[in-house]
Amino acid sequence: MGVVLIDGNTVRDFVASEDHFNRSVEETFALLDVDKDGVLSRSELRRAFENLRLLDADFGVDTPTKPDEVTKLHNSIFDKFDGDHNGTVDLEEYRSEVRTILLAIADGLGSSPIQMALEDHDHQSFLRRAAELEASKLANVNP
Ligand SMILES: [Ca+2]
Ligand SMILES: [Ca+2]
Repeated sequence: MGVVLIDGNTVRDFVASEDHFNRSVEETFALLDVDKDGVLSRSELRRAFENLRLLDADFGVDTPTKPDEVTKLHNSIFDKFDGDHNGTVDLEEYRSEVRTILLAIADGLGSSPIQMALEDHDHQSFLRRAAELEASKLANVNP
């Protein structure tokens, strides 16, 4: 377990790295698709956001405390993911929105790095995967 600094470029490199990004997208999608029907339902996506903790720590947005506000928030997130509005999120919709979110996070980070802890329980976090990619590059530069 360690700590790595990531900034906007780290996240952009991760998204631009087809191998790493696509593998992360496909792996997380498979994990999130609990009933294995090939698409994410509203509740599966909601669980995703609770697991990824994108709404608090990673997103920099405070999670509203009232349950109806949380539901409203999750509905608006789902609508963003569900590009063709057919009520489910397929892999391509998921990939495209995850990319959009990560690039928005990259813009938000800019050149001010944040510390990412490489924690075991956080295995689904895209930012952690970006941090790992950065850490592996550093390891290659300084063997
Ligand atoms: Ca499903
Ligand atoms: Ca859809």
